[in-house]
Amino acid sequence: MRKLVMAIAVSVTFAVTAMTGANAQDKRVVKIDVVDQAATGAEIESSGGTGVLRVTQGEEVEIHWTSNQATELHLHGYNVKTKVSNDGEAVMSVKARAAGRFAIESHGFGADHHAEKTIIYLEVLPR
Ligand SMILES: [Cu+2]
Repeated sequence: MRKLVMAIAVSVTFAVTAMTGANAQDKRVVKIDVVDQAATGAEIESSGGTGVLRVTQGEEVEIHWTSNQATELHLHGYNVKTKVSNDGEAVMSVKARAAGRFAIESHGFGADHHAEKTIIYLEVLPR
């Protein structure tokens, strides 16, 4: 009985590992927290004051955004818009087909809807 339980536990562990591996290959999840209008996150590199997120062409990227001020984010070039509230996460999905450097702009924070500001660049490195 004990051996059977062990065998089941081991195969479940293998199955879960295999699934996680497949997901990680298909989609890259990046967390970005916008704090007082500045993008922060473990995967953000700095380039002349503005943060950069580097991905590889062909990658499926899912950016999970939070912000302490409500805003609308606009990924130029790819033309993806995502609304972020000041409580909770908003997801921006990008299939990085085109290589290059693309601004992710805020179309205003909170009550100030007019000021546009680049908060981070998405760099898609050619394969
Ligand atoms: Cu824009």
